Amino acid sequence: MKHRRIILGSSDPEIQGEDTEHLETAEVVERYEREEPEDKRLSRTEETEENSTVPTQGLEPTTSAPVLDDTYTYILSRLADVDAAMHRLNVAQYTLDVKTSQLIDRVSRLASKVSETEEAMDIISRINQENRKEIGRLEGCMKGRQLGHKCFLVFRSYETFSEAGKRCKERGGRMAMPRDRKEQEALGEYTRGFFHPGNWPVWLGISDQRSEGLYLFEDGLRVTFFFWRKHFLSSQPDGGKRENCVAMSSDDGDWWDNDCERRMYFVCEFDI
Ligand SMILES: [Ca+2]
Repeated sequence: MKHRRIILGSSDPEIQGEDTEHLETAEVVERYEREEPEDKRLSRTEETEENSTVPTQGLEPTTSAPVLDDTYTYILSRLADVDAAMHRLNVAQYTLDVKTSQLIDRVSRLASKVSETEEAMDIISRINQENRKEIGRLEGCMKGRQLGHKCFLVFRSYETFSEAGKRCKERGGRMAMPRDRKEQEALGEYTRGFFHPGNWPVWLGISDQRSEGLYLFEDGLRVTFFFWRKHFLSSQPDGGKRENCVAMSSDDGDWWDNDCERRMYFVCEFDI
């Protein structure tokens, strides 16, 4: 094999075509040494290629290092930005928490003040109502007519039956309720003198609104003493279900049934 390779592998024109059998052994050896085996040359070539690739590979870190540095720098920069943004968010959240807490405190204090104000207004309202009632009682007994433990007072404003009841209650009283002849006579005498020489009907606290023909005082007690007008031309009551509230003539004290929505003067009574 060696012998044949020498011939084929030689580039010497003198050797090509020569009969190798005539070559001296030393010369063959020399040529053999001069001519390298193909596999060895290939091996060397590979080594050479490997060696030649080493520098090439060795250059890559030197060319990619800046890119990596830039990437790391960029990532670090972004992380720093994110960290800064989170810090700002935390600060904003803390500020919001503080302001929310302050707002809740203010609302709480405001609600407390509103509650105190409402309580004060309730107290003032109650005092005002008590004062009006006290004024009504004093006024009723000073300006009106006292009889026993009650005082009658005429009010010269036109009201329906129900509105008249409200006006009396606002002043701490109730609509006049003559419960017996003695109270009826005292009330008649008072209104006659009050309106003299005129004659005006005034509401009393009596009606049969709940049940026709069943007359009750404003406080719900049943009427047992009546002072209906008795006259051959106009006996009362004569209104049936159309007239359920009782008014009194100021001159003679007679009772008349009337439409409850009619507006007329009224008489209140107050306890002493
Ligand atoms: Ca009636």
